[in-house]
Amino acid sequence: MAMNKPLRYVLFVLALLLSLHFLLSATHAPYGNATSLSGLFKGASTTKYTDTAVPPYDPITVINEGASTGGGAPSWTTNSTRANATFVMLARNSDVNGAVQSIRSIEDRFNRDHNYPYVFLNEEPWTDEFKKRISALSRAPMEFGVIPHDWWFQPDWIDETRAAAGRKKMEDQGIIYAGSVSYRNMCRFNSGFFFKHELLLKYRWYWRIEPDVKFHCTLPFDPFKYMAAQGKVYAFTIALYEWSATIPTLWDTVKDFMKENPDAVAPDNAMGFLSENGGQDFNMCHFWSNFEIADLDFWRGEVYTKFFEFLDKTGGFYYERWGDAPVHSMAAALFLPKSKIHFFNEIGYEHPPNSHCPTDDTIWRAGMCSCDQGRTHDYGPYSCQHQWDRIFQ
Ligand SMILES: Nc1nc2c(ncn2[C@@H]2O[C@H](COP(=O)(O)OP(=O)(O)O)[C@@H](O)[C@H]2O)c(=O)[nH]1
Ligand SMILES: *[C@@H]1O[C@H](CO)[C@@H](O)[C@H](O)[C@H]1NC(C)=O
Ligand SMILES: *[C@@H]1O[C@H](CO)[C@@H](O)[C@H](O)[C@H]1NC(C)=O
Ligand SMILES: *[C@@H]1O[C@H](CO)[C@@H](O)[C@H](O)[C@H]1NC(C)=O
Ligand SMILES: [Mg+2]
Repeated sequence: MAMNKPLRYVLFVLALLLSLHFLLSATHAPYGNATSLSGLFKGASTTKYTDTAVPPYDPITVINEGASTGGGAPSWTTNSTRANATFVMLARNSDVNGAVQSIRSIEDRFNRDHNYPYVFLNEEPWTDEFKKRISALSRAPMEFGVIPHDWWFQPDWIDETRAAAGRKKMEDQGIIYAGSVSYRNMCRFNSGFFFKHELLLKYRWYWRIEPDVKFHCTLPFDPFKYMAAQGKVYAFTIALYEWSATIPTLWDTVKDFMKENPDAVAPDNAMGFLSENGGQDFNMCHFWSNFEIADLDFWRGEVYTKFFEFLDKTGGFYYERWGDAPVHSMAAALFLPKSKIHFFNEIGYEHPPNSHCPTDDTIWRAGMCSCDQGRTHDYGPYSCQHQWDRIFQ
């Protein structure tokens, strides 16, 4: 029997829709979920996966160190106002891919819920390419600054013959960045100048980020507000040993400074982190400064200003290869009470080749951390976490 034309047409369209439905169900899970009949009926009776071994996360019990902020949840877990804070990244235009990766990571794990601003610093003008690639990544305000010439380049009063001999000696010892002048410029800038940059003057707090780093855990709190509320000044995630060949005379210089400025040294400081013998020798322990959350006003203050000038005039940033990590670490450990320095266990962080991953399962689960706890740097052979822990025992 012959079908009439309209009926044949309707059946054809129906067949087409049905095959489209099966195709989409098979290839697109959410589509399948939204339309499958079993999904409609199953919902209520499906047993949800629960892991009873892991208790629900309470950020307050994990991070609160005793200070009370009055009734209710403390301000670093609630309160939608931002702290007076910014991210800061020093980079070259050629670092763009690594910078994109780092910003993507901090946005995913923290900043997409906060929109803290970013400041990017460079001794050369930023390319349009860099600004375009970076500013696409976040709704947060971003500023791209250039570093004043004298805050970056080797000063004229440095004896270049002596500096070159220092570089050569270090190269012979096989030290990383031994022959690099630009690395020394970078270390001196990070030690004594970044916090004076005009783009940073309007902020109190900063979080330093480098290209090619990763943040492994979602943060259920605001570390800037935590710092402010708890009266912290300097925070780290990784503590490790410095190459002694890069800083042969740094500790003696620091000891000279302390002799001349005994009032600068804080009571109840963290000397025990830096030294095994009450300050006679430096044990090479320092905070890894590629990650820092800290108070810019500490670096801008009278004590640190005097300290940096004292170090700088020896030329050690160029005759040797003083890193901003030991310089910042010594200042924080000596000029602050140890209670103002904080270890952010919750912040899973990776700067190759080291990473910090929270070993506490509660924190690791709550942060949805992507890092391998077994590979955390914390108590590995190159770590100074023991030296940190012992000063609180
Ligand atoms: N603008 C600029 N940034 C630099 C230069 N050298 C290093 N940096 C930045 O300084 C930071 C530390 O440098 P990096 O090469 O990561 O040193 P490492 O972490 O000690 O291996 C990173 O944020 C780099 O992007 C430079 O010559 N110019
Ligand atoms: C599909 O539905 C189940 C529960 O019915 C849900 O757990 C799952 O997340 C859904 N998948 C997608 C991709 O939406
Ligand atoms: C919210 O946080 C800001 C900045 O830290 C602070 O000044 C303000 O007092 C806080 N407000 C409340 C209600 O906690
Ligand atoms: C933020 O901090 C800086 C440095 O301490 C200060 O000069 C500025 O007034 C502060 N801004 C606000 C809004 O509190
Ligand atoms: Mg680096």
